[in-house]
Amino acid sequence: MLTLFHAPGACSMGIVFLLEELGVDYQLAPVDLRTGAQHAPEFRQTNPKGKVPALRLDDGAVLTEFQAIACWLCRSHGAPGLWPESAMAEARLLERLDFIVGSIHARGFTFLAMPQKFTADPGAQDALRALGRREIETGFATLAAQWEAVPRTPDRIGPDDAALFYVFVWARALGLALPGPLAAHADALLARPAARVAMQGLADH
Ligand SMILES: N[C@@H](CCC(=O)N[C@@H](CS)C(=O)NCC(=O)O)C(=O)O
Repeated sequence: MLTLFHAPGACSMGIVFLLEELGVDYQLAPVDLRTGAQHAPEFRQTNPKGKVPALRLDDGAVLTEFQAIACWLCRSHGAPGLWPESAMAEARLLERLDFIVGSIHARGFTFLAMPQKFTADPGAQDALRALGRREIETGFATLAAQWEAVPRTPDRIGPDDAALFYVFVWARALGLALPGPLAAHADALLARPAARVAMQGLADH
């Protein structure tokens, strides 16, 4: 059975969401980021990067990095047609996914919510928070402007939806407004039964 190393409220909830949507059998291995369990030698043996998500496969191999895990799950466990056939459609999907995880999450939310990871200087922390907020706002505006061009099949959840899911949860928790089409998509994703499972434990964080 697949084992997902996960912390409630972390980006790994996007992978829980996807596992639920795909109907894959899995178990969760909790990693308590608040107590620094990601730095403990036992977890470092699983993921030397000290981050969640990490996914242990049936043969013992461990996949890391949100995009890699989400794409592997959709390609190996998704219904026919979930993964794009054409090279261009695949490239566009990867382009969106990397923008959500690599820019909106990694620069936007990390700077906004955790400036203390980068500097102890309170003034510099404020500047990082402001930078993070701008990255999120411009990132969401960019996604909204391209929204019409994105092929969508209602009820078919792909890797980009899994990434959108967790940044939407974070945006709503921080009271950040989402532009029109994204707000509607957030409502739809958050209403799905998989969202309830993925958000378990969130209230404690
Ligand atoms: N590039 C990684 C980033 C994952 C990441 O930032 N995970 C955070 C939780 S959202 C984490 O594990 N942080 C623990 C730490 O940095 O100590 C990915 O895409 O999977």
